[in-house]
Amino acid sequence: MADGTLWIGTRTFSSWSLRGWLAVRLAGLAVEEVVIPLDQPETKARIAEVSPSGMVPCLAYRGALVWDSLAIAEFCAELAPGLWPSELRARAHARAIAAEMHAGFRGLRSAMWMNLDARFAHQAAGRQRTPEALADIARVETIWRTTRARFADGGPYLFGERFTLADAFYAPVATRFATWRPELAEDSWSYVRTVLDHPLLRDWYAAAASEPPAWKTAKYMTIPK
Ligand SMILES: N[C@@H](CCC(=O)N[C@@H](CS)C(=O)NCC(=O)O)C(=O)O
Repeated sequence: MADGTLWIGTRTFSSWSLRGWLAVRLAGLAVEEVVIPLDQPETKARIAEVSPSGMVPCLAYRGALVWDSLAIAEFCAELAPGLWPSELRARAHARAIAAEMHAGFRGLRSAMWMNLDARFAHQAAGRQRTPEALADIARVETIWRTTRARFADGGPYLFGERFTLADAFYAPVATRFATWRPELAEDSWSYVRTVLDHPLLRDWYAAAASEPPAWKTAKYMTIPK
């Protein structure tokens, strides 16, 4: 029996939902997953019924109501302490890069939105390489490279052998890079491949692939002229 509910947006498009869902799944919480399709006439009303912020993801678990992906991640880490790196300095660094992602990267997010169902044609995708998006991409690459050099100890993820909440916060960026194919250094592509190959990412992609065509709205499926 489920101990709660996790409300998420359309899996194909909802990057914040992916972060919250990864945290919940890494913590092993038994929750019912309810998808509220984004960009539909009833979307805002349906989210408002469950989430005080009017946004997903939102988690109800054993009497606690937690909205916002970062709050969900911290809640899950309290229930399952191994979700952040165990060493103090590594954990501080992991929290800092997750918070940086949560608070910023607007240039990347608005120009190269998450769409698991598209590989945008090179020319059209190129128009979205705005200076702001390119600056954000450079910062992401620096974060990945410096974090892994300091903490990964040869392991495949940001902090080594284990996929942590820091990887969860950057997982939607890995999907964006697969969709938009910006110029990246080989070590960045290697990390993208590693993240997308994680069993939870494979599960999320598989569930996204079975979403109804009516949820794939023009707002997310087409690049503005
Ligand atoms: N800061 C929030 C952002 C959540 C957010 O922007 N969610 C989007 C979906 S990805 C949403 O609920 N949008 C409402 C709508 O589309 O009506 C978080 O970290 O959870």
